[in-house]
Amino acid sequence: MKLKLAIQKSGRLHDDSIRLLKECGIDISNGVNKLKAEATNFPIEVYFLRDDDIPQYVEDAVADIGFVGENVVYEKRKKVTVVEKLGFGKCRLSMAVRRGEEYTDASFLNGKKIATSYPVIVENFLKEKNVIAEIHEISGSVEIAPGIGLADAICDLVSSGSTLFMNGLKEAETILQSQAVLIRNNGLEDAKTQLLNRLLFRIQSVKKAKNNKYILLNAPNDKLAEIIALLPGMKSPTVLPLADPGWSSVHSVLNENEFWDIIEQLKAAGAQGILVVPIEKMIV
Ligand code: PRT
Ligand code: ZN
Repeated sequence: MKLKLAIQKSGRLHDDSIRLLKECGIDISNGVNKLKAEATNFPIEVYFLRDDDIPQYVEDAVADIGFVGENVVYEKRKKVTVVEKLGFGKCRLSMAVRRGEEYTDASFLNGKKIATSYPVIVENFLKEKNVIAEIHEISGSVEIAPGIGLADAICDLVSSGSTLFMNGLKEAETILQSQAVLIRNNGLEDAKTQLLNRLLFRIQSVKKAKNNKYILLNAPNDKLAEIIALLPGMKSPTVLPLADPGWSSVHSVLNENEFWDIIEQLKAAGAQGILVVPIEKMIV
């Protein structure tokens, strides 16, 4: 029994999808150019597909699970379940208008033409905002539509914003925050659900490790209590005596978000020789 996973054949999500599998200890290095590849060390079979087709294949159980952008999942409206955010492929789907235009809210779009590759999401957005506008579906190069007079506004994916900028447009309103997610077929049999849970356990361990750093520091013993109080850690920090009798070595785990704040406080409290190292996997 093998779990069938669909990932993007080529494009923005391909490399990160392969990397995540690798970080989960799943090696599919051979055959990436084929339609299908098998992992040697996990019961999984990987299908390489266009991202737009992945929700349909998962709904139809041609694939059991898939890695795909949330934007595609919401646009395609297939009967699949989003199980886990994967932490890559981050972008947002936004309304954009010509730079000189004044967009205060969605009512700006009343009576206007909007070019997009996401007609379903845009239609829902307009309905929610009670706006009547014309949607022009185009499949690529949406950002040139206002410049050639095809539309007054566009709704497209944005990451750095440079594509909008280069086309004389500005981001007016974000409709959806998106990232790659793991989706599953709704009728997965028990044995496959168990395989999925094993994969999920690995993915979650990799994600947790990425958000955390391992920290080692030297502390004078008279400051130890103060320094330990600053460290959250997984349970409590490890404290080891140093050869120098007045000092100890303290080891702990810090979350990326609070990292710099805590480092500053540790230094102020007398910590020295602070080392910060990446964590590869984190099992809690
Ligand atoms: O061939 P296939 O159909 O599989 O690929 P595709 O061409 O449809 O998709 P691809 O590879 O471009 O994108 C795959 C997924 O990556 C998308 O569905 C999103 O979930 C995610 N993603 C993340 C992005 C971006 N960031 C992104 N910036 N997808 C597209 N873009 C485009 C955007 O459309 C615009 O043209 O990049 C441009 C904007 O980028 P900035 O940095 O200039 O703002
Ligand atoms: Zn696509």
